[in-house]
Amino acid sequence: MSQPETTAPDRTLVIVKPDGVRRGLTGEVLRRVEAKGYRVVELRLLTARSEQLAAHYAEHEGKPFYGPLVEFMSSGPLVAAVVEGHGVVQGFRSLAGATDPTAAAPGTIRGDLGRDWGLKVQQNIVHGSDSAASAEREIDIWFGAGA
Ligand code: D4T
Repeated sequence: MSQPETTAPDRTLVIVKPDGVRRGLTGEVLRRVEAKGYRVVELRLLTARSEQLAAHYAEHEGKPFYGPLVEFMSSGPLVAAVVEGHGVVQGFRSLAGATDPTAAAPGTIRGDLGRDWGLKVQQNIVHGSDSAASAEREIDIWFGAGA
């Protein structure tokens, strides 16, 4: 009898933000993703267009850090990746650590590699989708037909 088929893997959208690319941390982030056992299935180095950032960060529009966030995310190239694996949405959030790099636990990307630079927006090296629905929406923004 053949083995039962496993369920399809999950997908998430990972971004190495402009601070991570500027600091030469792209390889280190992708190394941690791969070392965990996840698979990078799409990868792009690009400079974000304002429409992409408006769509990606729509939930934060109107918040005090929104303007600085969009400016920061446009400040240089970023690396966008689609990463695949069972449980990858939550799993990458665990690898990334807390949003505030000062509070992020050692062992996480933000805890090991990030810090507070005293700016109006946290420069916290990576983004990871927060749910399967967000992942599909965000993958479309960065890899879809209009990207
Ligand atoms: P992203 O979306 O970039 O992966 O980060 P998080 O999921 O961890 O955090 P978020 O969406 O709540 O925030 C987006 C982005 O804004 C910065 N930020 C956030 C900030 O500078 N000050 C704040 O108070 C918050 C909430 C950090 C990440």
